[in-house]
Amino acid sequence: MSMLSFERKYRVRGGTLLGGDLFDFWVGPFYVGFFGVTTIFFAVLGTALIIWDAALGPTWNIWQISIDPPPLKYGLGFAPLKEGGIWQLVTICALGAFGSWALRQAEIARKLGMGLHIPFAFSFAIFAYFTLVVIRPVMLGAWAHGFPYGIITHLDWVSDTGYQYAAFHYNPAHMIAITFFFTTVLALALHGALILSATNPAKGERVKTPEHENTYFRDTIGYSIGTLGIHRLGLFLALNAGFWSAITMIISGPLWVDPWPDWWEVWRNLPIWNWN
Ligand code: UQ1
Repeated sequence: MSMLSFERKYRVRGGTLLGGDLFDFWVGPFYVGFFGVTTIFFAVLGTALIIWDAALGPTWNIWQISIDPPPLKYGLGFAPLKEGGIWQLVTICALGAFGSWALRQAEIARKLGMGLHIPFAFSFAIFAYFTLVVIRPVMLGAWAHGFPYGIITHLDWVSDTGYQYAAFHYNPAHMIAITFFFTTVLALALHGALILSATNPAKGERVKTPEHENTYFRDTIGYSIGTLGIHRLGLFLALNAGFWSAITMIISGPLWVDPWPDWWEVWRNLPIWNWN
């Protein structure tokens, strides 16, 4: 087994949340842990269920395979396996695997005495998925409102769900989410470009320091957020992109059923526009 010199120093016992010392060991480069085992369990079972559903037909065309949620008539109950029950089990496995992965991240961070920023960040991604397949379907009263697990079919679901509200870009939470997505891209492009510009000097030149990075932005816009600050900003922007995406979907249906452009009538009908 290969063991890098620094690995011996950091492969310490403890920090586990569950199982004590039971799975507190490594296999090759991988930490196992109780939640490593549960991640593998849910991922393998979920994948097997997807392959089983695909085998039931009607196609092996990778683009067209679809694991569909139950029809409306089953409401929030358990559906027969071949009528959406497999989708329900796959959803449980997915949430089991994602949750296990987040707890595995937490155990490894604790083991190393690090902050819990990584599992905290990943929990926003889990929350966005949980919103689509649990929170929104429960608020609407049927698992049928979850999205299908297929390459083409999930795209069709996004398109159909958007057009149900006529023009989804008028959804105010959608506007906020998109703004965060774009700003995240701007921040990472600036940061990546800045770091590479400072650390890839021409032949014979010295690598530049954070002083240069700060000065670049002070010269350009009169302000530098700093080397730690840019990472705080990046995390804030990225998490808000995921968070407002979830809010976008929770309000579409459970709280607003009309075309999204109509929501702005509240603004147009304010008495200040015609008070004569
Ligand atoms: C920045 O100010 C900074 O601090 C030196 C970085 O750290 C390396 C950056 O990556 C970026 C992109 C900035 C500029 C960002 C703002 C919001 C002024």
